Amino acid sequence: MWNPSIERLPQRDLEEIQNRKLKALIFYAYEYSPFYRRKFKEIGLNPWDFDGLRDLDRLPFTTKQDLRENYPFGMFSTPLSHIVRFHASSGTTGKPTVVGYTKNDIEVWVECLCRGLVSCGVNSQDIVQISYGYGLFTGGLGFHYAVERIGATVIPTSVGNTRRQIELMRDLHATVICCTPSYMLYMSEVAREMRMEIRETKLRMGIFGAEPWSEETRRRIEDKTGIKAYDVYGTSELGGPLFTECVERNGIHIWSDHYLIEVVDPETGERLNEGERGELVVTTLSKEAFPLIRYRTGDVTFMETDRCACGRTHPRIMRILGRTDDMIIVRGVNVFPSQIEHVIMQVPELGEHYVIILDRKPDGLDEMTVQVELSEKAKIERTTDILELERRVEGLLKEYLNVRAKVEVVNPGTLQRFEGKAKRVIDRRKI
Ligand code: DLL
Repeated sequence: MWNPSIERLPQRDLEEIQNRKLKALIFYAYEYSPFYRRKFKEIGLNPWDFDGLRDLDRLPFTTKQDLRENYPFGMFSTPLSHIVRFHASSGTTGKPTVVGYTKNDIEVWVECLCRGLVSCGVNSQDIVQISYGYGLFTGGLGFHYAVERIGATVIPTSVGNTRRQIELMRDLHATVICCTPSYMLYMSEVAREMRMEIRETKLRMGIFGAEPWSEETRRRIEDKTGIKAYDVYGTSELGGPLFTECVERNGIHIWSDHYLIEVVDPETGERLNEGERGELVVTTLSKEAFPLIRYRTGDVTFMETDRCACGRTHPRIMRILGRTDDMIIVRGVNVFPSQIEHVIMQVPELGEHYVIILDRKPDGLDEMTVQVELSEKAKIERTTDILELERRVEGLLKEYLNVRAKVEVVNPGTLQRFEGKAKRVIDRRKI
């Protein structure tokens, strides 16, 4: 373990730390954040009366909208002179959200990711290729600092120039790769075009995240490349890539001495029980520049707190299904793209690349079309066989998810590839 005394700390002691830090955070936010002071005043919350974890429900939520409205510096709690770095989220609509870090914030970020990397088996002997984007996106630099801290070697390739990435992976003997799962799939295709197989390189594991992916995709990546695939989660508002699975691969450990998590009903905001699926809400317990109180991540998951077989006591969140705002509602059925992915990837004749297109028909009804590539290996040429395959996949989607979707199987290599976060849904209903 990277920090065994903390990673194995009994849950009661962790709660005590959380309680103490939460009380301190409320004073800190009241004193230094004009935004939170205003919010607390609005609801009549006096830091002196705040009783830590027991009073958690009294605290207001913070939303992405709050961050946008307070762009660029309205959420900061330290003078700009204390900020050592900015990052910005990729924000699909409107203004980006800008986040800042003090020296200590970067330290906490590095500490969290080091714990995660070591928990899934990265060590100082590893050569780690970082194929997350460097720059305003937190992926590249986030991993960079943590990998160096562990004492492993970094190959800072960032995204793009895929052929060169693969040559470097081979020539510099990379043992670990960090990138989005969709980029890993693309890399394995490009490697084949180069008459190379990833499994012939020294690569042994990959740490994939920044976008939703399914268990089936994990299996596909592992089958195609011969490496072990681990999940990593984080958001720029909370820090960047922060939390990973451990070798047990039974959820992502959230380092609860620095982050307090809850799962709430996205509609009512009510706290849900362990094991119940809802929106992940996070309170930062150590951040200085940009503390967040009950931040609604928009990510849908559920939580487990029982002790993990790895010996770590910190709670785990299970694979993120998607974002509340990415949830597709077609004819009254709610479905996440990752659930569609899970179903189509169980069909051996299909490849890994897919896109979901939403249309509104003239009669006002919504229609969902799933375009998915045929697998390179599938030996189907007859149109009737393709049609039969399409009907079969439509049947599976109906059976597992209760969604009615039109399935169109297209030739391998025809759908768009992604180097960073994949865009899986094209919503033409609003056009
Ligand atoms: O994506 C930070 C990151 C970098 C995480 C590298 C992992 C690896 P943002 O650009 O702010 O930050 O996007 C955060 O991406 O709210 C989720 O919706 C999604 N996301 C991140 N990791 C996962 C994951 C980075 N493992 C948003 N599974 C989050 C599913 C993920 N979704």
